Amino acid sequence: MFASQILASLLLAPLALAHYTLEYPTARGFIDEEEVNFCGGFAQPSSTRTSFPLSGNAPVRWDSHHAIGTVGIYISTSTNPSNWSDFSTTMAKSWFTGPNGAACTNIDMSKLNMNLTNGSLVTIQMVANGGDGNLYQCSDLILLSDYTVPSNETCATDVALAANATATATPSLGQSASAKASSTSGGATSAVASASSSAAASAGQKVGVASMGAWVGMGLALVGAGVAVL
Ligand SMILES: *[C@@H]1O[C@H](CO)[C@@H](O)[C@H](O)[C@H]1NC(C)=O
Ligand SMILES: *[C@@H]1O[C@H](CO)[C@@H](O)[C@H](O)[C@H]1NC(C)=O
Ligand SMILES: *[C@@H]1O[C@H](CO)[C@@H](O)[C@H](O)[C@H]1NC(C)=O
Ligand SMILES: *[C@@H]1O[C@H](CO)[C@@H](O)[C@H](O)[C@H]1NC(C)=O
Ligand SMILES: *[C@@H]1O[C@H](CO)[C@@H](O)[C@H](O)[C@H]1NC(C)=O
Ligand SMILES: [Cu+2]
Repeated sequence: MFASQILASLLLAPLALAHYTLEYPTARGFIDEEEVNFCGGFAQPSSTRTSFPLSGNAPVRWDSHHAIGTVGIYISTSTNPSNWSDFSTTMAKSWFTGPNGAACTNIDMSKLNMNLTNGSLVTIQMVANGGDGNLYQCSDLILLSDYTVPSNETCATDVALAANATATATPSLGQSASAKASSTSGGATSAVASASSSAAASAGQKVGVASMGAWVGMGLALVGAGVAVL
């Protein structure tokens, strides 16, 4: 039993590996198991803000390790947002369904009707839910009227505009992820319980949940095989 629990922990650990990374603009940081928390667990703004165009389409690029997921991007004009009330109800990018793997979408800050001006300091917070709860990443920006993004950072294929990008469910903020499923303190049983409570909490994300279930199921199958060998 003890051996099978260790084995379960080892096999389930990959569930938590790199839910998604925000690649551009530069994220505050990435710690896999902290991604379930506000700003991915990074409470302080980056010491160096990333320049970002005040107007015109500019890219946000990420890499998701989930089959598909619901994605949205919030924006705060606070220089040190510390909770959701510091974020505007106007989203920088409304909820959409994003694909697995590398993806990008464009934001035109000047079209948000937030009175943003040259030199405005803002923070964007990306929320992605690929079936194991909300995962957060923040990036601290300075908006500049005369800034052009690096030439290799264009987003020609904006996944939010894809025909299959309609969000069928919008995650509620503050929902805790079941990344706990990977917690080494739990065995296979608690991982399953955690995954299914996440399923209940995030109604509508059936595909993500199904794939999560498949992973857990595969882990259990491997655990079974491992136990048989032991
Ligand atoms: C949110 O943070 C602000 C400071 O940024 C603070 O004034 C406010 O009390 C906080 N609200 C909650 C609900 O924690
Ligand atoms: C939308 O369709 C494209 C092309 O088939 C696919 O690559 C992508 O993963 C799909 N996105 C979603 C969110 O299902
Ligand atoms: C933008 O500025 C106008 C005029 O000062 C003001 O009425 C409006 O409330 C501001 N909007 C926001 C989102 O701050
Ligand atoms: C915009 O703000 C930046 C930084 O404060 C400044 O260097 C630049 O000259 C400003 N550009 C315009 C067009 O005002
Ligand atoms: C663009 O170039 C920078 C610097 O070399 C690199 O870090 C980044 O990953 C590149 N972006 C893309 C989309 O390839
Ligand atoms: Cu994940």
